Formats: sequence, C-alpha cells, structure tokens
Amino acid sequence: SAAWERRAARALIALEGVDRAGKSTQGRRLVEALRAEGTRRPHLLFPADRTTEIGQLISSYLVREKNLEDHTIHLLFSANRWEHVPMMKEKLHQGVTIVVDRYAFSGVAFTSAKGNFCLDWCKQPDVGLPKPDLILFLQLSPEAAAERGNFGRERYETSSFQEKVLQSFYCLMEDKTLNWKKVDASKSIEDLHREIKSLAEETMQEVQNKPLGELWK
Ligand code: DGP
Ligand code: NA
Ligand code: NA
Repeated sequence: SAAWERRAARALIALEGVDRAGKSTQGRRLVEALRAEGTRRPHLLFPADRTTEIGQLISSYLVREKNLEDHTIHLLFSANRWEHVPMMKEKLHQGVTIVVDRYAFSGVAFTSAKGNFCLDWCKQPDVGLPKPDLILFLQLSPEAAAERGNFGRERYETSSFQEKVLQSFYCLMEDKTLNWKKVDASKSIEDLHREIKSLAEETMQEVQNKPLGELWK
C-alpha cells in the first residue's frame, strides 16, 4: 500500500551525547516505536560493538584492563565503526532505517577531549562513513549525568572529562552541512521519546529516495 511505501523510506539516524544522557534507552524505544507503527525492519546498531575482536580490545581498554596509546584507541574505535559499514550500506539500500547508538562524533569528541589532538586528525579515519540524515544530540549537563546511576566506573566517566567531551561536541555541531538536532535529555524518558520519534519520522519522510551521503566529504 501507499502507506507502507511511505514508511519504507530509509534513514540513518545517530544518537549522540555525553555518557548517561539516555542514548541507549531512547535508541531502543525509537526502534520499538517505529516497528510498532509498521516501519519495515528498523535496525538498532551499536557501532562500539564490544563483541567483535576489535570491540573486545576496546572493552578491555574502557574497563581499564588494558592501556592503549591514545591514537591507537582512536583508530580502533573508528575501525569498529567501519566493520559495520558493509551491513549498514546493504540495509540502507534495502530501505531499512538504522538508528546508531553513538557514531563518529563520539569518536572525535572523546579523543579531542584528551587535548593535543587537532579536530581534523580526529575526523580523518571516519571520513566516508555513511552520512547520518539526522544526528540527535541528547543534551545533559555533566553534573546531571554524574547523578545518574553507575557513573564513574569506566574510563572517561568523570565530570571534568565529560565537560571537555561536551565542548568538543559543540565544536562539531557548528558544521551546518550536517542535520544536528539538540534535544533536552533532562526531560522524562516518555517526553524525550515522543520528541525523538517525531524528529525521526520527519527525517524519514524527507530523505525518501535521497542518495546516501558520505560523512565529512
Ligand atoms: P557507551 O557504551 O556508548 O557508553 O560507550 C562506552 C564509552 O566509550 C563511553 O565513555 C564513550 C566511549 N566512546 C564511545 N565511542 C567512542 C569513540 O569512538 N572513541 C572514543 N575515544 N570513545 C568512545
Ligand atoms: Na558509558
Ligand atoms: Na549507552
């Protein structure tokens, strides 16, 4: 039917934000809601997938079992995203909407927050990844994030570091060739979900038949 066809439009939607902003919860809720409303096979992806060999290295770094040099871990995070690209392209070309829980922007924001890294170097390994049609930035102050559960157990989870990550995200958001939308992550899960869902649906309508772009190219 026509309604089905309309809903078959694919989009690549990235969720970004500081740690504990609620990206994973909102990603799950969004995909469930799209599926319930008849969107064909919406797919949730964690590009920082800890199950692959590269992902296991990253995981042991995050839990402080392993120390890795800063450039090295940056490239591993990027490699972990590239591992998913053939599957992502296949799905997007089939008209499947993909929601990614973090993307290249986290890669750049976390590394550049360490200082001594130029933004350009940080972006380079991710140049050419499938370009998101929408980047939802879940805004939450590092103080509010720190009050949410479990904060402080992994590497990077300090308020001072997260404050720097936030500043790096703000630099990236100045790029107007990308479709950034800031949403207030201090709202209730339900209210935030409704806002995210309507932004996602708007984007899915807009991108119908638009060719897939390449990030930062
Ligand atoms: P998550 O499971 O999404 O909370 O991510 C775990 C941690 O890894 C979190 O502190 C953010 C960080 N992280 C995610 N993606 C990247 C990346 O591409 N590069 C770096 N350096 N850190 C990342
Ligand atoms: Na985390
Ligand atoms: Na998460």
